[in-house]
Amino acid sequence: TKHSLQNTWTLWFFENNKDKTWNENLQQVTSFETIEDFWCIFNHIKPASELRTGCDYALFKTGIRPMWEDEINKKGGRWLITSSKQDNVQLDAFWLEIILCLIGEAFGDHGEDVCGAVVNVRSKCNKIGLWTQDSSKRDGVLSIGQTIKERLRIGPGDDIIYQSHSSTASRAIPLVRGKKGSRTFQRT
Ligand code: M7G
Repeated sequence: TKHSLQNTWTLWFFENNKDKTWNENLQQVTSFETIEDFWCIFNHIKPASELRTGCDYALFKTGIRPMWEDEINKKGGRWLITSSKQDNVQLDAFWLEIILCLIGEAFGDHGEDVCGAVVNVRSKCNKIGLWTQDSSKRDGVLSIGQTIKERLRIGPGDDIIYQSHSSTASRAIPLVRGKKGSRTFQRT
């Protein structure tokens, strides 16, 4: 028999194709709800470090889309960990550990606040973001951050910060200002 996870999870893949919108470049890959199915999928996909620059994986609770606009993410934010471009071993280790925290429900009473996680493979530096539902829930956000620091063994010198999606999105606006079919997040 297979071992059920507390939640069902959906894996997403983003591939940067300049001819398409950000939304169109984001695709659902598959969903799973048991430990066995998770390992089967994980063992068959490329590690994050082998993705082309500009790609992402996202793993979210099924029903929450990995975008700022999703109803559940609107008021949320992310714990953001940056991993040096050279250190592929650390990137893959951090990403697996974050996934295990998610599907293994490592956040205790604050698990409900957790939406999912994203890994961005970028030329300057790779990023892992753990998304939470409500950036104003200070205690929950801090507790989740503490768990991440412990599980990933993040030291005082490592870079980990919390950002609300509204601040991330507003920084994104100048990059596309004036473009037709703007892909930016509209705050309502
Ligand atoms: P990124 O891929 O999160 O990080 O954002 P990067 O800057 O290191 O590549 C790049 C761009 O993708 C943003 O400036 C937005 O234009 C777009 N983008 C990213 N996210 C997470 C979203 C989102 O949730 N919604 C929308 N509409 N655009 C997004």
